[in-house]
Amino acid sequence: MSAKLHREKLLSLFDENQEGFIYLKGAEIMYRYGTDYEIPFRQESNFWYLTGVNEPDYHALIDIKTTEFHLFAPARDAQYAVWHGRIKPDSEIMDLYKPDILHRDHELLTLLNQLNPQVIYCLNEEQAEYVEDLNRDFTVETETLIDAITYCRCIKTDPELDKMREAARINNIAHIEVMKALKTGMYEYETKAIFDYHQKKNGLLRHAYSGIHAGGVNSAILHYTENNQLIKDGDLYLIDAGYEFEGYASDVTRTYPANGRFTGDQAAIYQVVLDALNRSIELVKPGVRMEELHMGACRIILQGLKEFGIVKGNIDEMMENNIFALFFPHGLGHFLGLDTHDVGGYPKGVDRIDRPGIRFLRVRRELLPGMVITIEPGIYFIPALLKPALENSEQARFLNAEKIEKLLDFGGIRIEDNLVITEDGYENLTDVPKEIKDIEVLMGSS
Ligand SMILES: [Mn+2]
Repeated sequence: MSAKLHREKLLSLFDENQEGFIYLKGAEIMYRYGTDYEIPFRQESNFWYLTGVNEPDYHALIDIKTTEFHLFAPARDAQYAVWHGRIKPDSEIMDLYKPDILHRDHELLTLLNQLNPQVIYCLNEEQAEYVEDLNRDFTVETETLIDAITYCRCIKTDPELDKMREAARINNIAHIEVMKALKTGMYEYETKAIFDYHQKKNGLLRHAYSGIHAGGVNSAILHYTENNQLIKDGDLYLIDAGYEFEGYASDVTRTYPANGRFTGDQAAIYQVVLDALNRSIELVKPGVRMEELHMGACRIILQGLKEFGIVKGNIDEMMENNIFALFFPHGLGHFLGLDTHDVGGYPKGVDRIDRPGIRFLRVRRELLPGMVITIEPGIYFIPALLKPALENSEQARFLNAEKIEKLLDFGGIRIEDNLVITEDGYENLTDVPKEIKDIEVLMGSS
């Protein structure tokens, strides 16, 4: 039971003689605006992490000193069973979640009054208010718990890593199947359907985030989600998608030509992104900082763009003038776990770097064994960034206007792998072709 392991990990952060209780409120069903349409349920990640419960309307109470785990299951009546099916008997709930004591949800106040804790640690203001509304005399505290859980979630336990490997394994299959099936003339939603089919066929039922299935110019839209356009001959196709296994996400991006064969321009720019990816990955090991990897990737990208004649001038000067961010405007990577953009990227006291591109970096800290990160460099031709830059003399002096103007409908390329940080380096969970030759072979064009 990994939830028990996670509770032990969390409680080890509190002082041995610390009195008090941790209160956690599980997620409820959400509805579409004012209707009775139920949005598919997904447990709140911290609750799932500490209880293992992925069903609505539960509460939990953990005694910090004795480690006793009280689980509060919702009281369900026959009417509930009519609409939602069988109600789990207590024995089944005990078996599934192994609480020390199982209660009904309406017993929460009675138990809290009885225990009369010195302090009740809550995750956030909303949950604290819920407790205070039960009894104004309770002392609640909202600073400690979120930091402690976040600290725990950053470094994955072995059972968590196994779940991430399983999410990644199936994601690899789905990405490869799309790469094999893609043909010019398909709609973006058709490739999405192929991707979804292979995830679901392998037992993963829930996407970890809204996937991006982008042909042509849409590949330069960082959070494109319409996925409804025709993929044309000569287009690049960018797929950034992943499902979750028991809550744990996979998040992989590949970009390849719709017709299976890279043009000269596509191959040249693709190779720059691939170099940035491969060389960043080679550097991944404990002690390295994400912001160093990010800036290193920016330099590789500028060097490559310079060799291709898109930018010109001294690399150091271009770095100082943030020219990299015109082509690579997002962060190099992020933590991955129960959430796709997982928690803990900025420990207390660490601020974002106020500089183009890197200000969107989601992790700014030293890598440690057990962390799981993505590395995802990209090069995009985004008219909204490049057109103003061409008008701005400070930036335009580094830009080859003639070449860039021809590439404004090129789209973008991003390649993303998922890595576990190990004692001496990394374990790459992603195994989907990314070398140009391997992609062309798999797509049947060479
Ligand atoms: Mn990502």
